[in-house]
Amino acid sequence: MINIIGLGYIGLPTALMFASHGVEVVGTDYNKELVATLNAGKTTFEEKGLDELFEEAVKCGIRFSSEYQKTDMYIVAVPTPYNKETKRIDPAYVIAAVKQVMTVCPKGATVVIESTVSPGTIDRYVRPVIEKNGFTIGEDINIVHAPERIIPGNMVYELLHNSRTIGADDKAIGEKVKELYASFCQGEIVVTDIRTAEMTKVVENTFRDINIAFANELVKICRSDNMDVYEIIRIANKHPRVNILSPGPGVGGHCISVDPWFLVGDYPTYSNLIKQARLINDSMPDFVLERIYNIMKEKGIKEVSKVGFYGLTYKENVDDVRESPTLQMLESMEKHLAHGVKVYDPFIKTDMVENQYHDLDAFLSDVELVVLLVAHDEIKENMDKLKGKVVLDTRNFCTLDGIYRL
Ligand code: SAJ
Repeated sequence: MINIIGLGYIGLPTALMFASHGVEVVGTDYNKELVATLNAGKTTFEEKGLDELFEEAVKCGIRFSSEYQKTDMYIVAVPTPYNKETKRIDPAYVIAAVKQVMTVCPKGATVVIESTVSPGTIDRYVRPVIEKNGFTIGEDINIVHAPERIIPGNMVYELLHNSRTIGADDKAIGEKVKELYASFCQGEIVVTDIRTAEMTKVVENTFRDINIAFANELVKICRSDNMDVYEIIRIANKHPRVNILSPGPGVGGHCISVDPWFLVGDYPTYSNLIKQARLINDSMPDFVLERIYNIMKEKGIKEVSKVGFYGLTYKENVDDVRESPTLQMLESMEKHLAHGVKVYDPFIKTDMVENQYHDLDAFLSDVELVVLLVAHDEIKENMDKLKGKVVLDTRNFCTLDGIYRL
């Protein structure tokens, strides 16, 4: 039996996947309300294919509890927040979960950390917790790092098909954990050591951050000299070895905008490019605000209350707002005492910000300038409703004529 600790964006789908492939699973979360919701037969966030997977897992006997279980295999998938000031990881949840595991696990158990951690975290924080509890690593307890790679919006597919990394001190334990993941994972599973697995995960997200930053820098260069960045990227990408990503209002989510800071924090001397990329991506919300200001001037729109932000989540078709560019823009506006902008997102059903709408038509009828910040399918399917509005499309998906782009 596997006890999966933490039933959030990663832990829940992973638990469901194991269970629906015949592995006995108990999912544990300290949030009793969340456990009650799952036990009542409901999932806790929106994700393509998640409800179907949940049903299957329930049929196969998955259980949810707020108690840690006595078993020989644990997978820890708790959040690893980062400290916004120091840019360092806060391993408190991982430490707390491992401590709890130590109170129930038998000798010989394996503890797999799935949570993303900065390179060195397992050595610095996890091993000491295990040793302090009187266990000898490698003899009494095995420790493994198996970072996930799935992308919100396509998690279920990617869980099945992505390649994975397993980091272990002992090759045989790595192989055992690999076999477990192979119960559902059809991608290649590479076994390596723990430091390499930690570093690889952070490197992957840093690679993407740097590439997005390049696209964002290009948009600024082209805007400053009146060139069409999208046409330039489209043509450049026809080169067989060029693949420029898409500029946008900034990089949100809990991974790409966070992980590169771990490298900057730990290796300040060597991480100039990584840091610069972070700063470029973090400057995009203000770049969009400046664009809005110029468009308002050009169009004679005087009131901020005539401006509407479409999209609050960090990207399309997910309900996750962590580090979202829209929230960063709202925060920045607040600092400048610019109040009154209207906001709407079909995925955010609760009231999260001021002047938030829950109906697309009502939102559109109250604004003159619509800033498209997230390319949700909803707006793609209702493009006609934007006719007659001034539109700033920050994601280059709107097909109407005469609109503004970044
Ligand atoms: N974005 C752009 N331009 C692009 C691509 C993305 O501006 O061309 C923006 C998005 O709008 C979003 C942010 O970047 O705000 C990040 O979105 P994303 O879809 O690229 O990635 P995440 O954060 O949802 O998921 C990433 C993935 N990592 C990589 O692609 C290297 C995923 O595979 C990881 O599992 C996940 O981080 C994680 O948990 O680490």
